[in-house]
Amino acid sequence: MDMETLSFEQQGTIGILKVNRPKALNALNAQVLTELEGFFDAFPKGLRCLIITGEGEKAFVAGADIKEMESSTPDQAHKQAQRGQALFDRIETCRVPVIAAVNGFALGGGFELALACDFIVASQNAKFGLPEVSLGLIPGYGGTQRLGRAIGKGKARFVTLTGDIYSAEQAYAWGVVVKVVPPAQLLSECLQIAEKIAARSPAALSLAKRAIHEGFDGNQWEALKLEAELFADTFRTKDHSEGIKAFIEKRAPRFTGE
Ligand code: DAK
Repeated sequence: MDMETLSFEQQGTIGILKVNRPKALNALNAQVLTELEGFFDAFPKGLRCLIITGEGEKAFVAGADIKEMESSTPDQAHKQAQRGQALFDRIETCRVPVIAAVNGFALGGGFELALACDFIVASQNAKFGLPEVSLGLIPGYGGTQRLGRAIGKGKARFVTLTGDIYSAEQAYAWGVVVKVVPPAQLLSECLQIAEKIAARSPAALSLAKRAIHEGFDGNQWEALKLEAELFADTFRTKDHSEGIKAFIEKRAPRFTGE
């Protein structure tokens, strides 16, 4: 697939997808959204973990492209929000774990993109914020919902209503970032985590993601029922037989994802 605003590199079973508009701090314009949709439509075969990051040292993604928003009607804005939400839902529910490697500004739609990933690893120079209210907007790609679920409603209201930009350390203290590393180590750290994940059972990873994600918003009784069903599903997989056999035979498992 030809991509101008994204670059993709596959190292074995790990993929690195970069938003590649460094001159605009990797802002999400219509073309980036289209290419991201195309990427997930034709998701590379054999991938077991995906890292999403931004090109350059300055930005992960500095938000939706402000210059494209100027002429939107309310109707178009509604459709645009639904489109971005659908795309970020696809990232959140991707069967393969997705790591956000935040290497600089993650603002507005950029923070929302990172929040749709399974977890966020940040470089020390990363900056997070939802500055939409400074532009007379509110977050439209899931930020009003995912941030509260990640760090609690009070802190999410603080971040959203101040519209300020916060450091990686602050984001770590709030619990929305799992690890902060020096900029030069960000990719290698994410690759190490990705390799660990890629060695696990792809079938179990996908079921674990569903149990966490689909169960999160339901009541606990319903969520536990779902967990039990998905737990049972692991017993329908070859990965489960292989994992147990490998343990008994004292060897590393050879998971296929079946
Ligand atoms: N969009 C377009 N261009 C951007 C951009 C953005 N979000 N962020 C930066 N750029 C461009 C700058 O315009 C500049 O371009 P040139 O002037 O060189 O052509 C270039 O990137 C470098 O940026 P700066 O010169 O500003 O760099 P600084 O280091 O001085 O400042 C900064 C870095 C990140 C603090 C600053 O660039 C900045 O404040 N950027 C905007 C951050 C922001 O407010 N982002 C948008 C958040 S709101 C919607 C759905 C979703 C959304 C909205 C609507 N619909 C349903 C319609 C979501 C909205 C958001 O994401």
